[in-house]
Amino acid sequence: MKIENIELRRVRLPLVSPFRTSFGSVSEREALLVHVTTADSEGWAECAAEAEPLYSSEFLDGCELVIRDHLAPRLNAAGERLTAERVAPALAAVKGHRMSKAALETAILDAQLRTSGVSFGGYLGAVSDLVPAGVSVGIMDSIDRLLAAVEGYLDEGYLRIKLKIEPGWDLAPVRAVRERFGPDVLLQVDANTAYTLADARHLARLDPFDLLLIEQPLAEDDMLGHAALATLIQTPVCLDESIESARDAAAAITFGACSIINVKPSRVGGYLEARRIHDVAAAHGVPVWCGGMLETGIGRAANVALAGLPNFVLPGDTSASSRYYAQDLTKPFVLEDGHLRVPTGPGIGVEVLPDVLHDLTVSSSDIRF
Ligand code: NPQ
Ligand code: MG
Repeated sequence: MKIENIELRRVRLPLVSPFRTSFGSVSEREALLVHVTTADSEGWAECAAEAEPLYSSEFLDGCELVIRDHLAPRLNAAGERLTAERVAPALAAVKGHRMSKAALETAILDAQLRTSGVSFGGYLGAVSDLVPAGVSVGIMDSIDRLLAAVEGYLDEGYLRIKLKIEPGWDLAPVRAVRERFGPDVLLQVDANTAYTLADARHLARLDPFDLLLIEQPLAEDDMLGHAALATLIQTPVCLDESIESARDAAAAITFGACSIINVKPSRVGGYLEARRIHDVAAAHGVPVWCGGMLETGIGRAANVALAGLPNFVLPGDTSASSRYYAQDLTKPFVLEDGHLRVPTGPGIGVEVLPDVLHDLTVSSSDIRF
């Protein structure tokens, strides 16, 4: 396929309520959309980085720069032979910058699949029409507020609750949610690297609450620490930030650093690498689930398709659009009995709403090929 233009568009979506994690609080989602135009098609994707490099080292201004000055020229050099499958090899010389690479590969894959009339789910190998939806619940000012939020999500039908935790907000919120909503609620926690191995005895105090998993308790590069922690606590360890590739996944599993993996296509460089992680984990009998980065409908559509693969056996952070946005960039994803429907149309299977896009755009620029 011959790319004619790559438009980079910064958008700003207000969140329905502030979302606080161990690394910070956000009240709006600033996102970078990648819009690829080819001779006979177009493709959309979003880059999952945040304005500040707090979740990972990538950040929006850096992504725009690396796409413009280092990644797009390499795609241009690939010429008409470029396909979505050839994007990663074409960009391999550039170290890291996986979220930027993922956005380019995904937009090109969308264009390619729209041309051939194949859906993301069909291409990736989804076997489910509906995927179970979980919800990620931020750190709050009080236990009462947390319980009210969790009650609201359970009433909406969410099938799994994930509590964001940090030192000082861990045992008490977990205990309160368990006591209030009972032992049958699927419950897990996410620390976003807020602890060290020295906290192992403290984290073991979560053992009685029968959590599905504890996600990324230690630093992203602390594989050894996670392996040690896994022997000291009963709660299964799940890795998010630590897993940037299928090779990382194989190492972490072999090492005993995790027994569950949160797959985020953006973090690992795209949907093709995400599928390889799914496959590696499946071969080891390790379950995976699909994480989220506060995606708009554009990124959410592709995530939901990925979550339809057979080893995505735990509910993901694939929530309804309304969890984050009063107005999404696409028709909203809505819960159907606690599930989201895998889109079946060509490519990501959703359309960007032009008026909403226009209203929420902060800036845009073109890279002509
Ligand atoms: C996680 N996501 O699993 C991430 C972290 C996260 C749904 O918990 C702006 C952009 C704010 C990306 C907040 C969920 C974010 C973000 C949290 C990602 O670790
Ligand atoms: Mg996480």
